[in-house]
Amino acid sequence: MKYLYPLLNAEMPGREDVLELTPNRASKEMLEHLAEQGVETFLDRFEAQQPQCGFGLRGLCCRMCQWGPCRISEKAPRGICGRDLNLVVMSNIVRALVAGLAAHGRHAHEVILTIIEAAEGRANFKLKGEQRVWELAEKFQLDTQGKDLSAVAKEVAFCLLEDLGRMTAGPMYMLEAYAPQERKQIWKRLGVLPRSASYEVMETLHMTTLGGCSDWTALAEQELRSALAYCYSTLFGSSMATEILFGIPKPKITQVNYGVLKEDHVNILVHGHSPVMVEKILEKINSPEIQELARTVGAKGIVVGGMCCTGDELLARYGIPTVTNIMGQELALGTGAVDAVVVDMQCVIPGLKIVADCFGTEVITTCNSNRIPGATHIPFDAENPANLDEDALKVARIAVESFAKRDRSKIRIPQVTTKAMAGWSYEAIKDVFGGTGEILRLLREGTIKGIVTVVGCNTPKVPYEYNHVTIVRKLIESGILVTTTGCCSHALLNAGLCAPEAAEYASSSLKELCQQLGIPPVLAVGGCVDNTRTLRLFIDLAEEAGVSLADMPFMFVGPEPGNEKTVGQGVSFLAHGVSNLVGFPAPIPVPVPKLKENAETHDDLDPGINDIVDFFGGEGLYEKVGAKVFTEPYPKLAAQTIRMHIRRKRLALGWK
Ligand code: BF8
Repeated sequence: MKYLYPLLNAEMPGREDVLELTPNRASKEMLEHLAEQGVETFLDRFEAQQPQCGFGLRGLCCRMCQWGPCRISEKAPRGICGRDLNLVVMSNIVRALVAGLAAHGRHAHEVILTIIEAAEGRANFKLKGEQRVWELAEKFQLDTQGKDLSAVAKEVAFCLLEDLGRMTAGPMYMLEAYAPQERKQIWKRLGVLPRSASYEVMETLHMTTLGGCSDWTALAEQELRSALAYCYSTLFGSSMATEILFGIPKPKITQVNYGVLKEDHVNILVHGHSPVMVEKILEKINSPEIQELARTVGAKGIVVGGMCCTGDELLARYGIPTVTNIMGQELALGTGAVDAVVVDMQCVIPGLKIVADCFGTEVITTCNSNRIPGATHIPFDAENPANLDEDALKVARIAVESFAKRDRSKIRIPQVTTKAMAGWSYEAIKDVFGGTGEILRLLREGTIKGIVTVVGCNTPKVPYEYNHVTIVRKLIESGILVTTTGCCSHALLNAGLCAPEAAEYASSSLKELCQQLGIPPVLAVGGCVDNTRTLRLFIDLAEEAGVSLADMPFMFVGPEPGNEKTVGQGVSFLAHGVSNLVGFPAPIPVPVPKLKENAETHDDLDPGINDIVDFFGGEGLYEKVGAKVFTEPYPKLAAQTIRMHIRRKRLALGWK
């Protein structure tokens, strides 16, 4: 590894490490190709940023007012206002969490508003998730007597909106409906039951501003409160509202990876998170008019490929092939084969447009929150959907017409396609195993040793996708069933681990089980908001076992943490009693043991612990919710830590 960061007990990879270790042959080929072409990518910018600021890496930089910036050090242990290390670090963490909460909240808002517009006949969508509408209406105890689907869906949507925006004390509909009883009691005792997404964002920013809260433990409580708002309004809200609109996914087999792009076809990539407008665009792309247009411009057909969570959504529902994740977005455009990339919200990096301009790719933005200079902007406004059909058709037309304009001399498509099975909704997982009781039986007898959800982004701080794939291979080898979402799922899909044939790599008992059921040992459940599908499964299994969630052999793993959105994901699972493992140190001062002054032996160490590390990784949080955070940047060691955690849980339950 090229960049050594002793302060973090970690190293970061240089270009050679990435090229050597990245598991997808197609990514390696594209990284080399773009370097040869002199096209700038994240790797170049990562190099240019070295060495990264040690204060920032450890969360010790305070920028919450204009007296600073202040940096906490031995020489200056307090900021100008008097904030100490604990306050600065915890404020930074909780602010990152609510930034992620705002992002998922905006996503949820768009989808929920679309339900209302569809129910009132203003948005041209037929509600496909009838089952979920009635389920939620019953859970929310709505009076449905004599009401039709649209009327009930609208009432459900207003409840979800209230969970997003409630300003007064009161229970959240989703939390009341789906959180386990034992957890509700714990959260009540801790005083961390939230009001709503919007309220907790406001309160967190309020608490952490200059002259706000001086008690880091109160901020730690606000972290839990915000995570619960995040979980039950923005994650459950987005995931279930999307199911109401577009239906509950079922497993299907498809092909993924860069090789799905075809030189003689129009290639359109869809990217971002909100599945609403893209659904219409897809409908238009499949229309006879646009298919004919493709032939007119000289293409043999149209390929639609997915990136990031929009890609995950379409893969889950329709088996639309995915290509790559956040750190692959530049590489996908570097194939020179992409005629247009249609982006909605979040995880669309500015570097995308730099590469698009090198290859003449049309960039179309569809969300007013995510503008890109120089892109064609055709926005979707959920509250004014009258032009949606017309605009979606416009997007499809522009994308297809770009085929004729592109420079064909620069095309380089890595010939790698991978089989995958995706679409593992909560219902689909339960069905394939024969119900929660059966999954629990398999867990108890040890056919499945544990269930671990391995999720999240990429980071240039570890070799691209190496941690995701290495950890998951080791887990399935040990008989641990894996669920996955987000950018991690793209790494695992492209590595072939989500195909039924990947059962070969699993422990003998897990292999036999997967082969018998015809399923892979790694279940791609959807986009990041669909982590709720795994969480629901965890909740059900703990209830079926009659024990606390904290006692179950489960874990939440983020091998390549990147986006602020992942902070809330991790803390949501922690609040439920599910421990986390993160694959790169969070911006927290990592304890680095050193010899005490005047030490007489080498054992006379100062462990370098601080309150925040102790809270997350020691006893503080564990005492409150029964879960903690493990950190391990080396994937084989990380897998070992996870296995040990699962084993300890099994032993405590008396399961072999
Ligand atoms: O919500 S995994 S980089 S794509 S944030 Fe973004 Fe992270 Fe990817 Fe989806 Ni999730």
